[in-house]
Amino acid sequence: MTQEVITIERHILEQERAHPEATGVFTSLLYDIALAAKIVARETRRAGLVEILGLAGRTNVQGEAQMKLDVFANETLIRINSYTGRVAVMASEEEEDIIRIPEGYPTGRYVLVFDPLDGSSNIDVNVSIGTIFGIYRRRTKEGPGTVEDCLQPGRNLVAAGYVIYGSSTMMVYTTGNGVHGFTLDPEVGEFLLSHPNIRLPEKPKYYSVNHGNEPYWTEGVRRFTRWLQGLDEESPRKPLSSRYIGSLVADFHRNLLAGGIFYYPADRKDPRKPHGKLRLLYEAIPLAFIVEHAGGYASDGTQPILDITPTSLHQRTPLFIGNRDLVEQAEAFIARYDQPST
Ligand code: AHM
Ligand code: MG
Repeated sequence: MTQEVITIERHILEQERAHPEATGVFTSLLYDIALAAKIVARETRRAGLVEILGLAGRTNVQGEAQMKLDVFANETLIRINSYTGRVAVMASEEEEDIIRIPEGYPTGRYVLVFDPLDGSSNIDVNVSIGTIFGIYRRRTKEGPGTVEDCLQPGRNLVAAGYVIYGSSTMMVYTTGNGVHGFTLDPEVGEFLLSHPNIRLPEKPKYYSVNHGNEPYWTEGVRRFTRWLQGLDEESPRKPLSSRYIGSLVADFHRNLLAGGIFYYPADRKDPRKPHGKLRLLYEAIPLAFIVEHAGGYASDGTQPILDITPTSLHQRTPLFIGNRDLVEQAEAFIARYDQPST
């Protein structure tokens, strides 16, 4: 039996046809992101060869060292989306301010938020890295897009996705109608549907957290972790295995396919970072949208990530994401041990 080959372009088009009001702009925007992903994938593959590894000599707005590939990925996404007339404004983890459409070019009705290359500290040790993105409709009616267009809760997303640059390059996205994964055929240069309708397996396999931070965890997070390890008397009978890469897209992708929970809780390690490490707008919200459409759940420990309205572009949040029952269990431990009873 021969199997049908479905390219990402055809897939997005078919999804859009389900909406009679659609104009094709959205399809093109997603396809532009896939194009950017292909360019970044090419550069990632060549990273070790052409000496583009190492620091670019400046730090990003979070005060972290920025590697050259981050700059490249950031600029690629901006260049591809600035001149198409599909986007009103963008926001990137690597840019302090919103990214406006250059003067003289039309603004569109979509808002693109992205982390161009997450996990960049892993580049020079050949560990998987990724791009994360979310797409909103603009809120303002006309003119240049604004910060308010970017600061929307995840419930308003029209699409979200990520690209993982691993042993192969994959793009996973959802428009709210199933989560679908595509693998890049490097010879053909196309993303081909390889993982239709991804659902979190009911039986989770892994928990993923940076155990090095344990001394700084709250009591609730510590007890929740013991529960996952089978050390709490109310633990599920079989303890989960631990897996942690330290590259959010890779950790998330593995747990999405195998089942489990990833968490980066608030900790007391750095008083400047009381809300954990991950960014609400570029990391937590898009992945929360994906996980919910795959049957899972994401929380900041007390509330659904998708219900939070960001108040600033680079806001951080604790993140618990994966199988719904595990994330709800984390919330229960936090409510019991970390929140002063009133
Ligand atoms: P980055 O945006 O600077 O690349 O940092 C985010 C990364 C995530 O990919 C990952 O989940 C996390 O940092 C790992 O942090 P840690 O090394 O503290 O465990
Ligand atoms: Mg990041």
